[in-house]
Amino acid sequence: MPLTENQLQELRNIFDSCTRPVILFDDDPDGLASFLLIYKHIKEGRGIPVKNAPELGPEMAQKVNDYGPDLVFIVDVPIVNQEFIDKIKTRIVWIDHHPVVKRHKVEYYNPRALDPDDNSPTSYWIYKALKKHLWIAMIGMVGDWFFPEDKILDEFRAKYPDLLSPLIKKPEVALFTSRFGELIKIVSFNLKGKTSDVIKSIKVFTRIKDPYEILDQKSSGGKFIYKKYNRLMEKYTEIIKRVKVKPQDKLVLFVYSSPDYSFSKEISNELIYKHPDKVFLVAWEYNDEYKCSLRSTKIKLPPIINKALEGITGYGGGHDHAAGACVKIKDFERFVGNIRGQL
Ligand SMILES: [Mn+2]
Repeated sequence: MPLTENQLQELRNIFDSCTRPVILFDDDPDGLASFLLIYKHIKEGRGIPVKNAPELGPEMAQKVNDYGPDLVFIVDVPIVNQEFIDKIKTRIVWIDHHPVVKRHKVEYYNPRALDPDDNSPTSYWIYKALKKHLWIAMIGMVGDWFFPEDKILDEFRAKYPDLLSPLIKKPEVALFTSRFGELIKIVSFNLKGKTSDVIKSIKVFTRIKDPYEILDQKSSGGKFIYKKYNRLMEKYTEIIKRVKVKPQDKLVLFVYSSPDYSFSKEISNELIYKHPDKVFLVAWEYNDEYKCSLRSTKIKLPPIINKALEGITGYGGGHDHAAGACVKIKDFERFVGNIRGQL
């Protein structure tokens, strides 16, 4: 069973009752969409994208407290340390759909608490509670490779027929072949790079009223968002061209370095869409570490990653078919060997 009607009503009451929230969100389309849905409802507050959740530290807690929020939302963030929670001086509501974690002093909403297999995105649940701004919610859902029930999909298709054709039955097809998929990529690319630039894009997003402002560059805000996307798209295309997929390889390893921008998630998503029979490990070299993005269609990744990390400096986890890991450069070869050995 997913989040119950009661829980959705509770959430709705919480959204209605606060006036000055801080909203911490994962820096991907589902996280941003979740933030925007809440922010556009309350019309006040501060959004803070969280790049590296396991490292939410005392400075971030200070930053949150300094704003003087009446409530702190944490949305679509998989892991938050208890120490961080303990430092926050206000009520905390955490809405997520990653594997369940237990923490004190938070109100925790996660569909997996009731059904371990229900990982419907965070933006889906927030949309179910607020029932506004469907196009924003859909960015989050499809960005997380998820299609909602037909009723919601049909409503979206009726409103934006040119963005998502009725012939498209799967989220991954939407992502890679539709105009709406392009919009999701635009969102995703705007969440990359220096934090100050990301914050600028997020501010602009809060003022965008319809998807065509961005797709057709119909407003100055839309132009701003599109321009950043265009700039990064050039880099992305140049990098993904270098991937070689050989028919005999079960695991395809692709290592790259690009200063300031990681494209691992987008690269691995595109690769698994085009080659569903493979397992992909895309590794971005950054600060003495490899940040890895893994994709598969059948094999469950988290147990394989956990086993591969035994005796290695690093961490990892995520969804069954879309996961991540972070490994020191000196351990990388062993890590890859450990994965290969299990396939
Ligand atoms: Mn998500």
